Amino acid sequence: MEKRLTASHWGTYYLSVDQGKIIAVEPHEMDPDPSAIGQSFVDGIQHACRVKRPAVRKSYLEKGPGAATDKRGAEPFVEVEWDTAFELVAKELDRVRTDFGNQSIFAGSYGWASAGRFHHAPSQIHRFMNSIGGYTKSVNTYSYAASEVILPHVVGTMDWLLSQHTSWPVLEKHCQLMVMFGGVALKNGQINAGGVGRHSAREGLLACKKAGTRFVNFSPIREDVDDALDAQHHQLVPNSDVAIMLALAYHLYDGGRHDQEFLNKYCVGFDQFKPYLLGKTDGQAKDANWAERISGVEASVIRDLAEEMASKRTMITASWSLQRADHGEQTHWMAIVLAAMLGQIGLPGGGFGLGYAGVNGVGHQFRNFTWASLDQGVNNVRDFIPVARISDLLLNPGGRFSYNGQCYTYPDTKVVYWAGGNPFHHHQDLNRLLKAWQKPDSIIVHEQTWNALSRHADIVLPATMTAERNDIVCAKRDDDIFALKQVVEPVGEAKNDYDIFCGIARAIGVLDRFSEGRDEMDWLKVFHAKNRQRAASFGIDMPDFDSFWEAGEYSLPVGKELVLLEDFRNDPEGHKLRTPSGLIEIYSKTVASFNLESCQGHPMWLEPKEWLRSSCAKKFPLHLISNQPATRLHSQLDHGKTSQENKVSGREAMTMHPDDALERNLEVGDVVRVFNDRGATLAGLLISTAVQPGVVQLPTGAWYDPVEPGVIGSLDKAGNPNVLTRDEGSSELGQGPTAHSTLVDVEKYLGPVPEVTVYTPPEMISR
Ligand SMILES: Nc1nc2c(c(=O)[nH]1)N[C@H]1C(S)=C(S)[C@@H](COP(=O)(O)OP(=O)(O)OC[C@H]3O[C@@H](n4cnc5c(=O)[nH]c(N)nc54)[C@H](O)[C@@H]3O)O[C@H]1N2
Ligand SMILES: Nc1nc2c(c(=O)[nH]1)N[C@H]1C(S)=C(S)[C@@H](COP(=O)(O)OP(=O)(O)OC[C@H]3O[C@@H](n4cnc5c(=O)[nH]c(N)nc54)[C@H](O)[C@@H]3O)O[C@H]1N2
Ligand SMILES: [Mo]
Repeated sequence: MEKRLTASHWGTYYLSVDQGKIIAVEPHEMDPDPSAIGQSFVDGIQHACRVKRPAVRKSYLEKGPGAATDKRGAEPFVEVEWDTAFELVAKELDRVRTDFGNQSIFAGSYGWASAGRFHHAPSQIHRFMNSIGGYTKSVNTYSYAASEVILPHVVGTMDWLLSQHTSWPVLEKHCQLMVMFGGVALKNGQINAGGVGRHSAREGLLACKKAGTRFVNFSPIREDVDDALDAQHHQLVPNSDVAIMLALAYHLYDGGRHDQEFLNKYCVGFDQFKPYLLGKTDGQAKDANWAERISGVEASVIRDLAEEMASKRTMITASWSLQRADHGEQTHWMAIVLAAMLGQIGLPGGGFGLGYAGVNGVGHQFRNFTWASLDQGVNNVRDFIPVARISDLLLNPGGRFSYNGQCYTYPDTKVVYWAGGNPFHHHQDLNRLLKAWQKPDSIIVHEQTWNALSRHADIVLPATMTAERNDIVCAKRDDDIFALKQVVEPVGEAKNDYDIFCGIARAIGVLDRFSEGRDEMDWLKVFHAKNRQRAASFGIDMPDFDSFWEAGEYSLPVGKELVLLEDFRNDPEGHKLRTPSGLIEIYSKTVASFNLESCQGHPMWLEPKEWLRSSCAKKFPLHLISNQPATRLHSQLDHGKTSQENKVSGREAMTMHPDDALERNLEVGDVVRVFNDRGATLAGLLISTAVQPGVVQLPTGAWYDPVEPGVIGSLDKAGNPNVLTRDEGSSELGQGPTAHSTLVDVEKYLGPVPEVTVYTPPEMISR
């Protein structure tokens, strides 16, 4: 029996292999807090639900592009030879780019794919599409689109901010009070995009606790903060954070406890914001009594907290979830304004933090060193969509949309091509997506499993998983980098995305442009050479490729402790921010000039369309929190054991407060129907006081499994919350996803309970 290294977005492990079968998983010894998600490798990699051969939807194979698109998701597939598949894809891409232009190919292909710098499917697909003239892309992320668009107007790009967040050891030494909105959920810190050497968030938080940091959290779910931190927990009406932050700001100002000097020296626009805060513009002071009416948080709690914040070194943290909501732009902007009024931005242990423990990297003390990735070439197509506008794109060709102060047009999409992401996982309002999904002539995907995405495609090309190929794994800026040698043979006839694209590129006649004549190992050597060169520029001598490959891993010397915006604080002239003023913009002239109702010149309280205080709460009285799942990454490895062992009554668990359960006569283990006007899904019930009354928690990631495949509005059997969520942009500015502004109701499911069938492949006609 052999043990071999593998690595993933949730950590680094050894796989034990016996006669080609994976039989055990052990975490890497360097990891102090390994994630249990890795155990899903035992059954997840060589699972029956893997796509084994190229497959084409029956009508599509018989009649070609555009055939019976309303049968997507319902028809059997026919297995074909790889060469047939390459020819089919090449012919269709050629037809569409010749007859309609490359903008008719949508290959935004958003998604996390797998860890591994070379076999990163989105990089591969974008490089390939660029080698045939380009594609319509998507911009921003589902994670924090609203903030990605607003924050460059306020302080700087999200990526830049996240790369210099104050590190845990600094918080341990200096932070006296951590005021958290949306918690710091360690379930989320299991993950880091690109890979994890050491999970450091738990250690970091526990060290703060030991050193005396006090934690206060505003969240609908108590478990967003680990019990060991002994945080003071405040429930709030979901989506009301901005009102609480405004009231904290009001009482800082009212008590003369704000830092006027900081506002004068480092910020612009407090004078435009102040009249709103004090109620001079709208007759409503944003005081604690006002905030109590909105958020349900007692006014005295807010007033006392404002005083305490001003008297201590205070870190204000906001989770990314806050901005995946209606008017999500306001939340992080207001958190920054509140921190600016406290005047501790740039001081160790003070200021603000966005997404601590949201992923392992935030607060991790890494060196700002970016590892090599695949060159994607140049995209000749200018068209794009804000990432969460995928259904709008397909439903409204030629339609107009507003984004970051400008107007754009949706192109007419003929081909949708996806590799490394799963819109049937990530997108909101899946019934609307299903309708949109009928529009294009062709849907082509590379997938590892027969999940909802591959089931709803025309051409499915089987892709390998990480353990089936050689790669270099490291998060963009982590200090640990791993050499991954192939552990097992690919399942069936699965190929690497790279080799799939090489096959199609050859059929189109662009192989050299795409591959530059290199194979997998050649590319890894190119990456390593770049990494070595970069390391050298930091004065670090990395081993040569052969030594690295032989050793299997390498760690950079530990980076220096970071304090967010310390340079700016020490020297605002020398370290100007990349905002128009070079300073923190409490009021943004640029944003104000866009004249948008949904995002104005300074942060403000804007009521969400769908929340517990809106009229639709009469019909759907529960706020749905479809947060990130503890037992997997999104939809990945939902079929694996760590995820499956936590299902309740055969489907995803939904958690509800005992009072809400009692009112509906529900018991633990009941199969419940969760529903609203957009759709319905079945979940297995858990009951807990960790979830506040009026809120239900149904994590994302269960594979969409309709009772009637292909039928819009069909009941989902597996517990996918995205049949319920709203598909509307956060505002005309950011157009971010707003899953966290969704209302539902819940009832006991009385019919015969349908079995979940999505983990066995669909009907297949052999070639
Ligand atoms: N309701 C609700 N919805 C949400 C969210 C929420 O909070 N609530 N959160 C959103 C957020 S923040 C995000 S980031 C998205 C995540 O959405 P996604 O990133 O799209 O979700 P994943 O399940 O990680 O999808 C990755 C897909 O790529 C496939 N894959 C993995 N490796 C490879 C590979 O090497 N090659 C190929 N070809 N395929 C591969 C996997 O099988 C899987 O289907 O979801 C969003 N959706
Ligand atoms: N295990 C695991 N970890 C993950 C992921 C995963 O799929 N699995 N996905 C990763 C990805 S892609 C991302 S983007 C990050 C996302 O990180 P987050 O955005 O932080 O993730 P969520 O789990 O959606 O939300 C965290 C908590 O916010 C709270 N919350 C929701 N709405 C509100 C609100 O209006 N106000 C307040 N105060 N609290 C609210 C909920 O109680 C929820 O549990 O997680 C990453 N980490
Ligand atoms: Mo995300």
